[in-house]
Amino acid sequence: TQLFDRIAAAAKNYPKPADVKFGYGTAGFRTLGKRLPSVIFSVGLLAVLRSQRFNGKAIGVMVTASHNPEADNGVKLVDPAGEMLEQSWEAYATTLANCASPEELVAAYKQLAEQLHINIGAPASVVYAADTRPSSPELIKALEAALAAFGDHVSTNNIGVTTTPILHYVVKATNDTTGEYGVPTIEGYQKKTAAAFKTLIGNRGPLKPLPVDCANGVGALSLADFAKHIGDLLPFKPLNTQLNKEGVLNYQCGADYVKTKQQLPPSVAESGLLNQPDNRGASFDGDADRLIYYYLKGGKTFRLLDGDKIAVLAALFIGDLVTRAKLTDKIQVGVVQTAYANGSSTKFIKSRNIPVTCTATGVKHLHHAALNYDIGVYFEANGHGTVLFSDDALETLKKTEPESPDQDRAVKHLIALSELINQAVGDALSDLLLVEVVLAHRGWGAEEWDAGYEDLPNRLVKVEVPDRHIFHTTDAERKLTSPAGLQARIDEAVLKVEQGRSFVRPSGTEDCVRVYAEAATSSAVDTLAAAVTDIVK
Ligand code: 16G
Ligand code: ZN
Repeated sequence: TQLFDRIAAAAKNYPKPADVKFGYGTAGFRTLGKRLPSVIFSVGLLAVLRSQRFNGKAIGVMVTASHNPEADNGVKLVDPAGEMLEQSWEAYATTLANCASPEELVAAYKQLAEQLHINIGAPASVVYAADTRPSSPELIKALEAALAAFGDHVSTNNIGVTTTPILHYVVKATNDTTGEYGVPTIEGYQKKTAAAFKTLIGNRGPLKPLPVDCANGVGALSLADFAKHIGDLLPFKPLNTQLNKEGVLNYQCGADYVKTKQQLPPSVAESGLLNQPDNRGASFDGDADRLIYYYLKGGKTFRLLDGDKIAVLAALFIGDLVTRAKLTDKIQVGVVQTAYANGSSTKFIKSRNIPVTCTATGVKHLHHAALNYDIGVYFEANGHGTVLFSDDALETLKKTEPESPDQDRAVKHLIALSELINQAVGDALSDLLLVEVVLAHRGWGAEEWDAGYEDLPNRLVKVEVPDRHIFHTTDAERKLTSPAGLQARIDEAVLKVEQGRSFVRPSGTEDCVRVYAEAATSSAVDTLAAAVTDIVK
C-alpha cells in the first residue's frame, strides 16, 4: 500500500487533461506534446508491469512523434526482444492513460496487476530515450516520476537523446544474455554497425559523397556520431541538421515530406548536391526509423527510390549471396510488403522467384510475417523496414564450411549483413548503409538501381467520412467487408481501367479513410481514384 500511496502522490503532479480520450495506436500514443505528461506517467507504470511480466527483462520507452509536426509528441513501448509492444497490451496502455484521477489510476493499475498475476514488488528494468522535440525533457521527467515511485526494485537506464532504432537496439542488446547481439549502449551500436560496414565495403571505398537530409531531427546526431567511426569510407553531406532552432523539425524536409510530395525538399534542391547526373540523396524522418532515397534523372527529373525500391535492391542482393553461398536449399529469402507496395515491385520480385507476403499496414504486422522466412526482407513503401535473419539461418551460415573463395566471401558477407542491419526494427541509418553496400558491390549508381522496374502510376487520397469505424477490411486490408456492397462497386471500377488496383482502409493514425489506386496510365489512375473516392463518400 505504501507503493500505491507513492504512485498516487506522484500522479497528482500529472493530471489528465479533461475532454481528451487517449488511444494507444499503431505508433503508440501521439498528440500535442503538452497534453501528454499524464499519459507518459501512466506508460511508466505499465513499463514496470511489462518488465515484471518478463521476470525483470528490460522494457523500452521511446518518447517521439516521428515525422509529425514539432509541437506533437508521443510515446511507444518496446518489448524485450526489441520489438513493438505486443498488441494485447495496447488496450491496457489505453486504460491506464484514460484514468481521470490519481485514485482511479492506482485502482486500474492494481486491478491490472491482479488480472495478469503480476507481483508488483518484483524487480523491473526500464530503458528510455527521447528525440529532440522541445516537449521531450518535460515528458521524460513525468516518466521518471512514475519510475521513481517504485524505489530500488526498478532499475532505470536513461540513454538520453537518440533515435528510435537505437533505443530498440539497446533494449534487445540488454536482454540478450549470450552477449552476442552487441554492447547495450549507443556507442556499442555505432561500433558494431561501423565494423560490419567496413567488412562489407572492403576495398570498394571510399564511396561517393552522400547528401543526407536529417529532417532537423535526432538522426543528425547519430549520423555525425557514426561518421566518426568510418572516416572517409563514406563521406556524408548532412543537410537539415538544425536541432536547436524552433519550428524546423520535419518542416519541408524529411522522408515523409519526400514520399508524400514526391519532390525534393527545397533545402536539398537548393544545395545543388543532386545536380550531377546519378548523384543519389537520402532523407531520414524525425526519429530516423524511415529512409527514402532519390536522384535527379539526367540531372533534372526527380525520381523516388522508396521502401519498395529498397526492398527489391536488398532482396535480390541477399538472394544472390545465398546462391553464391550454395545455401538455396537451406535458406529461403522472402519479402513482406503491404497493399501500398507498388504492383510493379511485387511483380518484379515474384519474377525473380522470391516469395512475397502481403500484410496489413503497420510495422508489427510486417515484422511478424518476416519472421516466417529464414531471411525476411520487410519494407513499407514509406521507407520503414529492415531485414530479419532467423537464428536458424545464422546458425547455418556459421556452420557452413566453404569449398571455394567465392562461397567463403558470400557466407561472410551474409553474416556481416546480419550485423549491419538492425534486427529489432526499421532503422534509417543501417538501411542507408545497406543500400550503399549493395550499390558498391553491384557497381551501380542511382539510375541502375532504379532501372529494375517502373512504378505504376498511383494515387493516395485521404477521404473524410462521418464514421471511419464502420469500415472493416480483410485479406491484408485489400478488401472491404463492410459497409455492405462497397467492395463490389470498387471491383467494378477497377475492372474498367488497365492494370487497375484499388483498396480502401480506415487510417490507424488519423480520422479518415484512405483510398489507394494504381493503373497503367496517369489518366487511368486519376479516373479510378476519383471513382473509388465517390463510392466511399
Ligand atoms: C503508423 C505505422 C506505420 C504505418 C502508418 C500508417 C508503426 C511504427 N507505424 O505510423 O508503419 O505506415 O501508421 O498510417 O507501425 P495510417 O494508418 O494513418 O495510414
Ligand atoms: Zn519515424
